[in-house]
Amino acid sequence: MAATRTFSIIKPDATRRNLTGAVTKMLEEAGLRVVASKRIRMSRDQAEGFYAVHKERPFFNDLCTFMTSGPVVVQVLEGEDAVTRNRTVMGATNPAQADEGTIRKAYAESIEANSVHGSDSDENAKIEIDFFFKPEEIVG
Ligand code: IDP
Ligand code: MG
Repeated sequence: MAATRTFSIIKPDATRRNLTGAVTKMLEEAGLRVVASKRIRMSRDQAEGFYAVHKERPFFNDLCTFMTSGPVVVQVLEGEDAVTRNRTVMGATNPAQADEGTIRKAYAESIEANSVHGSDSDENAKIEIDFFFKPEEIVG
């Protein structure tokens, strides 16, 4: 099967605790390869645009405040069945429900400050990659 791509964010709770390397190591050990990466401070506009699908949810405003509260690391990950592979190693949204061996079980602080984002479909992966990266920034 051919390699596919997904989009990942190491969230502010993880960068604050200096876990960029630890999280990336778990992604790599899960069979994903970082083919693009940059550390940025998201603007409010970027956070609201990125999470537009959640804009009617009660947690939307707090989520955008959290995502702009510190640096994040946005990454493109490549691997076999990358979207599913990443979702599996991330673990459940709520860390109380995350399986052993997942990033959120190991590191998430709460359902909001849950250390990582990962695309939920190939279609959204493409949209999310295009939101943060130019084609020439991705080197596979
Ligand atoms: P996902 O990140 O596992 O795909 P989504 O449902 O897409 O989960 O939610 C996006 C993000 O919004 C979550 O990762 C988390 O940071 C935040 N979030 C989701 N549900 C809640 C909630 O019930 N309370 C607070 N924040 C939430
Ligand atoms: Mg999601």
